[in-house]
Formats: sequence, structure tokens, C-alpha cells
Amino acid sequence: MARDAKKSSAAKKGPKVVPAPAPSAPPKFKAVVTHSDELPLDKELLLSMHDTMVKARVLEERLIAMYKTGHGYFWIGGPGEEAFNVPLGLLIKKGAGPAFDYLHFHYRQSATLLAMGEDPIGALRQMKNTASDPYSGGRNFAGHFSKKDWNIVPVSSPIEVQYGMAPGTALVQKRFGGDGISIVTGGDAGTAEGDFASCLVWSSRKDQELPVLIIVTNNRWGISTPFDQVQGVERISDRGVAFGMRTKTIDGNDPISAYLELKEAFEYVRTERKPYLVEARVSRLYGHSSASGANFATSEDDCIPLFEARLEKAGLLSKAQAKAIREKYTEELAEMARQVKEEPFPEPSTIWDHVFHGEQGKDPLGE
Ligand SMILES: Cc1ncc(C[n+]2csc(CCOP(=O)(O)OP(=O)(O)O)c2C)c(N)n1
Repeated sequence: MARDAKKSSAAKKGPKVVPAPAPSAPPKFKAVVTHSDELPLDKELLLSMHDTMVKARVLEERLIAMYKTGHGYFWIGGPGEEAFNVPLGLLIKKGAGPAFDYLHFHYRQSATLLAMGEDPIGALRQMKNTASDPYSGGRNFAGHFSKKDWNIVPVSSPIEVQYGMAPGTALVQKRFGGDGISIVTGGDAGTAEGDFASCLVWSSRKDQELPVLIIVTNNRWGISTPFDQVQGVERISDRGVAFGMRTKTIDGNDPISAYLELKEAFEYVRTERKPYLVEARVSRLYGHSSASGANFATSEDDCIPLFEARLEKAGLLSKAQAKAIREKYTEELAEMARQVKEEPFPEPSTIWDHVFHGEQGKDPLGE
């Protein structure tokens, strides 16, 4: 009787539901390396990294302006990741085929391309979706680079698939010999997907390790989902430990630290032919994409003024020089945008070009 009474009151109440925690902004990570006064790199390298960082920022700001004034349909890109992406581009062994590095990038990599020597006008053309877009002939979103001559595998809009592909090119490179490596980049939230786990598994099999530099740029957000609601770990790099691979979490807002740490990781993967997992903590300065407004986030660290303050303190760059560099690129990019504005969209008759099925230029349905 007493038991039945207990049962019916439990049935009335129903199972205990534990509410999900309310979304909140994630706490800022502590900087892994403080932005110290010491500048242990050549002056030329420091100034050229700064120059390319500014050029990349101005490029992204031009792309955002194009989107906001109706000269593009969607913006996504890498403002806030320049201090990491520029050193990355400088260290890449650029070329075509397995003797060179294979690049499996995500959509925040503009500064890496500029550091590799790419002309920024291509990014403007992709933003406007003109026929002259060198990466997709006017078909794809901004930031979706691809370049056969430099082994840049087309950036994919479905996130994380690049982590599944990188071990494939690394396997070819291991069999081929030489010192070419495969480099894969992606965000923190995407590491919750299975492709990331596959990358860790395939890169680290005993005595069959692969030369993959696995990079996660951690901005603590997956669109609007904070880091803590996706990850149980404090450091994504720790996940590599379980696979016996070398790992490190670095400060991606400090270009000097990023350069030195990446140099070490590149050397290891190139010579040992084994994987290395780097987690770089970076900022997301204009939100996720145009889908979240593409407005400047004042709450995030901005790597450019932080670096300029250090260069100024060391007597390597004055405020006036920094201003002049920014103005020079602002004018250059504005001129390029004016040029791109006049360029035509792809002809409708080219719709079947670059598709696998059918003959080039012919409708595969025969219509
Ligand atoms: C397979 C897949 N799932 C979901 C999305 C939608 N989506 C686009 S970007 C994104 C967030 C990615 O966050 P993160 O991996 O941290 O990279 P971030 O954009 O912050 O650099 C999501 C969920 C997608 N494009 N593809």
C-alpha cells in the first residue's frame, strides 16, 4: 500500500529533469605566452610579419565593406588570426605535388595566403563572385581558397572534413619520400566531430605515423556556442596525448611566439615524419561571419595593436609608420575593389564547367 502510494506520487512528479546550463560568454583564456619585451627574431622578419598582418586585416575589412554595400553575398574570414596565420604562411614549403606541403585549410586563412605571396585581389573577386575569381570561378563563398600550384585543397563549407583528408596526402608524402608535409587547420568547435578523431587515429598508428601538422585555432566559439558547452577539456591539445603524439597549446595572438613554436613543430614533422598537434588561442574580431553581423568585437584581444606597441617600444616602428602602412593598404585595396566592381559574373552557359560529370561546357543532362 505504502509502496503503491510512493509509486503514484513519483509518477505524478515525473523524472527529475536537470536543466541545461544557460549559455554564457566563455571566460578568456589566460595567455599561454605573455607578449614580452624581448623580440628574438630579425628586424626584417618582424617588420615583414607586421606588414602582412596589416595587409590581411585591411583585406578582411574591405571584404566586410563589400558585403555590407551589396558587392558580395556572404562574408567569413580571419580577422583576429593574423598573428598566427602569417608565421604559418611564411614557414610553408610552397609548390605542387608531394615534394611540397599539402594545405587543408578552413575559411579563416587569408593572412596565410598573403604571407605565401598571394595577390589579395583574388579574395575580392571571390567575394563579388566574378568570373575572374581564381579559386572557384565565382561559385563559392569568400575565404574558400583553392590553388593547385600550391597544393591548396579547396576549402570546404561543411566544417572539419579537411581533418579526414589530411592523413591521405600525408600517406602519399610518406611513401613518396622527401620532406613535404600535410598541414590541416580548423576551429575548436569542429573538433567535436568525428573527422578530427579520425585524423588523430590515422596520423598516429604505431610505426605508421604520418607527417601531419594538425592545427586547431581556438577562438572559444562555434558560431554562438561557447567553448565550455562543446568541450570537456581545458586544452584541445591534450587530446593528442592519448594518441602518443607531440602537442602544444600556444598563444596565437603573439606573432613571435607563434613563429618560434610553429618553426619547431614544422621541423619535427618534416624530419621525424610524425604528427604534431598545435592548438593556437586566437581572437574572433568580427564575429563568426556576416551571419552574426560582422561588427568589430571590442571584448577580444587585437593582435595588431598589441604587436605594434612592442615594435614601438623596441624602436623598430613608429606610430606614424604604422599609420602609413595601414593607409597604403587601405588605398590599394579600395582601388582593387573599384576594379572588381566592373568585372562580369560568370556566363550562365558555363554552369557545367568544373563539374565531374559530362563533357566540359556541355549540359550533362543533354538539355
Ligand atoms: C558539418 C557542418 N556542421 C555545421 C556547420 C555550420 N557551421 C559553420 S561554421 C560552424 C562553427 C565552427 O566553429 P569552429 O570549428 O570553432 O570554427 P570557427 O568558425 O570558430 O573558426 C558551424 C557549426 C557546417 N558548416 N558544417
